[in-house]
Amino acid sequence: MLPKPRSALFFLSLFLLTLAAWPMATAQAQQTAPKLSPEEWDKAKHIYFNLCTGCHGTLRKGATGPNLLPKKTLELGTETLEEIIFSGTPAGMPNWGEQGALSKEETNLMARFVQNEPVAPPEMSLEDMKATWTTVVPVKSRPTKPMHTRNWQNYFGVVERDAGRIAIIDGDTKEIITRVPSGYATHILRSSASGRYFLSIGRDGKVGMIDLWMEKPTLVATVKTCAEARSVDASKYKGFEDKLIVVGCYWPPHLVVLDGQTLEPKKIVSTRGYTYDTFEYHPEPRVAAIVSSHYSPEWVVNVKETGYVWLVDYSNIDNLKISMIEAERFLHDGGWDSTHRYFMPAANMKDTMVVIDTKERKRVAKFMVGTKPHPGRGANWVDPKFGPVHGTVHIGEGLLSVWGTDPAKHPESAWKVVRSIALEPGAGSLFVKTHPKSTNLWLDFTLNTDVKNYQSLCVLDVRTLEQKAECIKLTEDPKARVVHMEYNKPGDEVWVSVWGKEGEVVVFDDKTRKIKTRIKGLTTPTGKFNVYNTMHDIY
Ligand code: DHE
Repeated sequence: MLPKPRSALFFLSLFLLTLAAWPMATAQAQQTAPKLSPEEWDKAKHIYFNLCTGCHGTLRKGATGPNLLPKKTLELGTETLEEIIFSGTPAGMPNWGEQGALSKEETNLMARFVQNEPVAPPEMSLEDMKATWTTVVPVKSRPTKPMHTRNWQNYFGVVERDAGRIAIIDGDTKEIITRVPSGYATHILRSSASGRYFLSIGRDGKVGMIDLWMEKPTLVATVKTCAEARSVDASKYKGFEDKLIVVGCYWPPHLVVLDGQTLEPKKIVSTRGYTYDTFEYHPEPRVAAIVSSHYSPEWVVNVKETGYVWLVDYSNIDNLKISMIEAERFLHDGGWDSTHRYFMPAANMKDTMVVIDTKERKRVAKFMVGTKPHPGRGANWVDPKFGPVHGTVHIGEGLLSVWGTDPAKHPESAWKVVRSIALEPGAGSLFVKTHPKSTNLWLDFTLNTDVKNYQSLCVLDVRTLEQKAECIKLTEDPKARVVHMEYNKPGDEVWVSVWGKEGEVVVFDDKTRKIKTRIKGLTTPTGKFNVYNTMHDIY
């Protein structure tokens, strides 16, 4: 069973608060874990992987959501847990039952499951990965130049999440050129340094390599590097273009280095270790966002639970060097400033942004923003008063936080929140986007609880941020949510997904803010990635 569009990350942390609000439950504490048959156990594990693990962790130790260990869940008991799972909590736990993702029986099953001790899924060796490695088109059979006349750098890869495939769309003609199978619940795409390959990563840890130079974009290699993953990137530094790929896994908690042409697995590095602040051992530090440094042959890697940003030097992987920068716990997503020198990850459960200087290779700042920042890759623009700035929206409140990013010319505003703009639709934003050629700042409200807000896309002018956002409703489908924006290569169109079973990508003229076209027939479209902008980190 596939999950419905859901607030994932968002739905998480409050569970903990909610637990605190159930004192009666302790009185009827149930001290022995309810039994599950082998069939029930398999089914529950499957549901947990689909709906729960992203927020609560595979070992249920908690991250964006609270821990779900028997010490707590046994005290709550089956009935209380069922209520929480079925109806959700105001703090963000999704109402899985009410929204139809779980039946009453499944809700009861999950309430019983989480009272049992968590079981660690198997580890994965290089040998295991190699057994899954498939070369569909060998390097020698691939073209050495584009085999078509299309403007391939303006292609978009659109994740059709629940269909397990990527639609490759021509950004000039808006034609769906082809659809490439990409594995279960594909999460994101990144471009290789040359841009000719799209790299996909699925929640199931499956990596796909799509060659855009072939007459029709074609899957040329695949490999499974983990049971669960969210991130992938390529080596982009001069001299290392298209040489190596890195995959960030949730389970097993490790990163994997692959050959940049064939996807052959080369190296596994475990992220298990001690938290940066209290030095407690953590068995499941998951790899969140990864970017590729523009200043050295390094990947910049968010290690979520231990709170480190790793700089992984890929210039000699037989003698791998890793620098561990103390950042903040529960690092999630993040992006570059406009100069591509500073990487700014969000520690969403700590309401904190961290700034890593990839030239000096150290942390230069850490500051609080609003509740649960979720920038995606964030947005860069020039503020009329504060100069170059970057901004994030939040899951936990309706707020745009803006801070300066130019310590050389605007030291007084660098790494300080210079504007906090209240967003009227309220909480639940996942992404914010602009383009160097635009003065528009587009915002989604994907996880907002009001149907008209999650069905709408909103836009502000960066020159007059205090003015009310213009919001445009894009769908009548109560189950569809508007999510994730991306510009085309010229920077004059913005593309956004209507994430529903009968989904579509809506293309706006950036200047007029009017809809230009709707690309229909897409199944649960989520992220979309323009080749040129993804190659060059333009946002
Ligand atoms: Fe994502 C980025 C993890 C839920 C769509 N998501 C990311 C990144 C991470 C992450 C670590 C950064 C990758 C990078 O930059 O290298 N996402 C997670 C989760 O753990 C979480 C909260 C829960 C889960 O179980 O997966 C989660 N994400 C979602 C969704 O529910 C979304 C909306 C739809 C889906 O795919 O399930 C979603 N996440 C996205 C998108 C990006 C992303 C579109 C890329 C944004 C970009 O512009 O780069």
